[in-house]
Amino acid sequence: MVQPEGPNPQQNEDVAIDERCETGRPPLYRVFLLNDDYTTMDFVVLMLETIFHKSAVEATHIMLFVHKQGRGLAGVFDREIAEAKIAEVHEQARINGFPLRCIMEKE
Ligand code: TYC
Repeated sequence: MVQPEGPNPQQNEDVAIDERCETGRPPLYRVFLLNDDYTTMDFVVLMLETIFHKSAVEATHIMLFVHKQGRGLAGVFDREIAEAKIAEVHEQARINGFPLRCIMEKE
């Protein structure tokens, strides 16, 4: 008998239902940079270029958007990748004495 695709709680009792979207694929997470008054614009652009692989032009656009609007999208990733990128930004910010923060939200 052919089984329907997609989440089936009765067959997957050990799988966390809230970790699955309608497609059955693992969820993606949006990573946002948050504005603050102390991190330099150059440092934010550097983080976007080196950790999020943005071009200089795109990184500058995102940085200015965050500066004006309060937060902006740096990228969309699997949970483990999003967590690693946020940890890297926070570590670089700490080393350089900046309060720059990132957050992630499930799509
Ligand atoms: N607001 C900062 C300044 O005026 C620049 C900045 C932009 C800081 C984006 C954080 O995520 C940020 N120096």
